[in-house]
Amino acid sequence: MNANGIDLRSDTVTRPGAAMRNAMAQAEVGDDVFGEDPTVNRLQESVAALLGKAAALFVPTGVMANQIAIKCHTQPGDEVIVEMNSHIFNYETAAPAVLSHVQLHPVRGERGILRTTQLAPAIRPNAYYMARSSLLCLENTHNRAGGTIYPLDEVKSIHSFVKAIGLKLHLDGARLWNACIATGNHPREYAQFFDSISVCFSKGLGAPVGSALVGSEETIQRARKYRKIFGGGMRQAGIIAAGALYALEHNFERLKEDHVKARWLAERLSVIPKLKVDLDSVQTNIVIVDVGETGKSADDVLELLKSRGVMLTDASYSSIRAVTHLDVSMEEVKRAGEIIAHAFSE
Ligand code: TLP
Repeated sequence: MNANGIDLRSDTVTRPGAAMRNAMAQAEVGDDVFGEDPTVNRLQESVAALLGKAAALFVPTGVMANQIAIKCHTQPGDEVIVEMNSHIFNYETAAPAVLSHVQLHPVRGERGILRTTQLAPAIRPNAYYMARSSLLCLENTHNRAGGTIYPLDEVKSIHSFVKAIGLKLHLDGARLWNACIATGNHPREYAQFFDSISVCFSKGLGAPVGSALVGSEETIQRARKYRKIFGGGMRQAGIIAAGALYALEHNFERLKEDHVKARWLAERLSVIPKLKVDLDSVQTNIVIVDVGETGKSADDVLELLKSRGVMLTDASYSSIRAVTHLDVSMEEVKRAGEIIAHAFSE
């Protein structure tokens, strides 16, 4: 609960509690541009080990992690295949064009999931007048599709396909932790198929700041240079890395509680006649609600609900999104469900 109501806008809105702040206050620090911050180094080693890769790089945001990956894996003029509703295509302010001089090739997946069979037509033939397809990016869980999970078998099959034609494979794993908790798969089982993976500590895990890019030694060496070019070389970053380490150690398992809350909310909202919820897409901590039949735009619905003490975001012109997290209790989620139900049964 925040001063304006029950905040289900995103799992990024959490605030660090006393124990996390204490870990941050106590953090041993050094200048990370010299590679001398022991807490940053410990975080990078832990995350690389968790994902079964050689190295990791701590960066301020998920966007920076994704954009450094794109920069590492492409040349100007290349084409990057992404899912139509991916974060990279929709919410990263055309950064691939600005920073890497590449164009994106969006392909529509089902609930955000691309199938191997959809990829062949998206690959450019090797002709001098065409862009070179060099990278495919997947997103797991898929935010705009409602927190959906990539089936591991599909990732494996996509990996075989793209490797046979020499493409790089990047995972936007801002919420990979949620996919792991929901399926029981270890992060390593997904990560093994990717050349790079971005992960976030500032979403469901509840840290105030921070993401990491994970990959081979060579990729991460290049990534370190681009992090500096993009202005992300931080100094005594151990203070925030300590929050991320605390989050990984203490808030990973509890993500399952967020999934239970999202499920409850989705089921409650699905019985309201004017609202539509695709219950099959509610697999983790995100609920997308189609408000097309309310006769209002998503923005108007958001205003109405905000005035009644429930804060959500839009997911498209006619849909809204609720995200459950560490700082919202089951009781608050239930209250939010009743407020929404009441608003649409008048
Ligand atoms: N997503 C935010 C908004 O930008 C939509 C949110 O509230 O969900 N990848 C994925 C899949 C994401 O959902 C996000 C953040 C990012 C990358 C970017 O992370 P940050 O905000 O740390 O740059």
